[in-house]
Amino acid sequence: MSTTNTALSSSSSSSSSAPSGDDLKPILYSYWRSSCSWRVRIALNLKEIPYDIKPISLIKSGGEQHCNEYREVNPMEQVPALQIDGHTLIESLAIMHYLEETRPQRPLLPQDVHKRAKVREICEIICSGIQPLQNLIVLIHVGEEKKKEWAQHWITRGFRAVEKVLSTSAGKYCVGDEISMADCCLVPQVFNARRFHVDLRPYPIILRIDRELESNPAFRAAHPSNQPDCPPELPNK
Ligand SMILES: N[C@@H](CCC(=O)N[C@@H](CS)C(=O)NCC(=O)O)C(=O)O
Repeated sequence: MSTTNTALSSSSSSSSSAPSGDDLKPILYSYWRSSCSWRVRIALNLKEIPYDIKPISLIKSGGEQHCNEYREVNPMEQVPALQIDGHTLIESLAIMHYLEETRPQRPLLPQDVHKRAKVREICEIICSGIQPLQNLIVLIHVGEEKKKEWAQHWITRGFRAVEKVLSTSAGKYCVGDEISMADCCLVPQVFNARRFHVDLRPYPIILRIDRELESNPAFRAAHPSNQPDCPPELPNK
């Protein structure tokens, strides 16, 4: 069953060349706490693209991502996946680039080539150098006893690099004063870092940018606590 994302739908844009209408609305396979789904939710919200959410529980019955039906959608058995324009897309970065190329309103990449490279650099550190190492399937393999220390190690190592890059690239946001894909990747990763009780004090720029984006409506609407599949009983929502 899919659930309409209503958080931003009242502000949906009609200036896009994107297909519109309920029947053509993109469907995002998402899990409330998944940082990779969250990246795409932010990008969709920033670009004011209305979409429906199809929740995939990563924990129910051993993980719905592993069931045969979902494996047809995403052979990597991960979220997110996005059905859009008659295609099924997987991989959050590839999805964000598709959105950027097909819906250029509210760009998520700067015009300047050097700044674009910086955005991609930060995205890669997070998407290749941090998140995959603390992903659920890896933590299950590492084991309950060691998983917190393991996650802390890789997030700390990656955040050291991100903070260093930000020291020359950041303005109000990760790269200059415009929100970019790098910010879409950073904010969910900070949430993960807090989940694993990483000491974030050595990363003042990361913390400042995270605070700056906290109240942005597109980021707020994409937050795990505002997802239809977020458990109601969750503390610290
Ligand atoms: N490179 C992929 C990674 C996707 C990914 O790792 N998704 C996680 C949630 S953030 C997942 O589905 N994990 C399921 C598992 O580990 O079994 C992307 O960026 O979309």
